[in-house]
Amino acid sequence: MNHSEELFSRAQRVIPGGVNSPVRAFRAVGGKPLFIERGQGSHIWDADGREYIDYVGSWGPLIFGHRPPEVLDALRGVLEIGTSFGAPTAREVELAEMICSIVSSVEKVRLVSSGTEATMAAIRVARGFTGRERIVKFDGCYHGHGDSLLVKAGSGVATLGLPDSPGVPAALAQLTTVLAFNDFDALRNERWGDVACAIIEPVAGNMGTVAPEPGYLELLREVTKASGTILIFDEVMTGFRLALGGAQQKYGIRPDMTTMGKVIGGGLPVGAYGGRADIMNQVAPAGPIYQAGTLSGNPLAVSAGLATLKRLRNENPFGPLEERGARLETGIRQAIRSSGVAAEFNRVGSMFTLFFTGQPVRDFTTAKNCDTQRFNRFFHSMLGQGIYLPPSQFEAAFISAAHTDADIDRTVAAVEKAL
Ligand code: HOZ
Repeated sequence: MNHSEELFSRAQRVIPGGVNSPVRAFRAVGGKPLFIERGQGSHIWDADGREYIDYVGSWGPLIFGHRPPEVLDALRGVLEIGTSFGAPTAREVELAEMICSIVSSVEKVRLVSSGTEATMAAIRVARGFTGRERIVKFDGCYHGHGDSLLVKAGSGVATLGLPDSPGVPAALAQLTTVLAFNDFDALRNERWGDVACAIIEPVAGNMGTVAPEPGYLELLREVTKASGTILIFDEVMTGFRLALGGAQQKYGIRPDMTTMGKVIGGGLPVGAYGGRADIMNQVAPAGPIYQAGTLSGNPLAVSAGLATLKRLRNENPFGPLEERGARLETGIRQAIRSSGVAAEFNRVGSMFTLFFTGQPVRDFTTAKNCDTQRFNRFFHSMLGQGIYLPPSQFEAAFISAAHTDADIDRTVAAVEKAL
């Protein structure tokens, strides 16, 4: 047994399935998960000392790769003063000001500790604000594991092929209506009058990467506005990644509320939800809608997030990220053509997925048509060649600003062999 295998067998005795988040377990792709020992820039090393180019990036937060110096410096600074006070601190104000100045639709913001917390709170606020109970989500989109949102969800639920999770009360699930992603008619035909909010990943990442078709987000904005339904963009994955101001900046749509996570924590646990001031003013203690958190806004997480956002604002790495993404895309498309394998490459900026299917992937139905056995063989071939991809056909991979052209070219060469 190697070290990863030893650790996994110990883990299985004390942790359900041996992991603290399901997709990590490699159940869908087969084999045993790698235990990771350390990371630097775009590379990680497993417990057996093997090195990989990392396209998981902690599932999105690490836009500057592992151990960026400004985050390490910020964290060292906090260690000198204390890691949590459960009282307001100046840094939280600075982070909130920075988020509001970058994301123009966010006039007020509340910090929490994870994306799941952010989406749970956002739909409570939308329900409280509108006085309506029904919500709309989109097939294959994943918004964390809150009860109301764990219906036809992507990510680990899709990876494991689970029907909707036991433990979610049927009465609650009935309040969630699911529409197909990119289905224009479904938006036109929905009865929006009693819908509190529509929550969507503006670029889906949790069924693999799927872009909104031209006009789709615009139509969603139009129908929700006309009916007084709160439009929530879940930008946990896309925020501060597809553009400084996230997908809403890229596509020019102004949602009423936004949920954030991943990049705003710089690799530490941070989430946030925010939006129109009239809506956010309903959150306690300004208003009656309750939400709280012991470690919300804690100095370690906030400092890592601040350091990351400052660097993003100063360096504006989105041009280079797009260039690297395009380099990868050109190489992989060429490899697909030469191999004759039925595969589709979806990419939006630094998010990408190689789907094993002969037809365009535009929603969860077309994503689920993929040959997952073929994906699994591909995944293991890539892993064997030192390329660490998400262990699921239904997860986006991430390019960071630390990936070099040499990393990308090595990846393309590995894809050529793997196909
Ligand atoms: N839900 C996360 C990605 N979509 C995966 C979280 C994890 O396993 O760390």
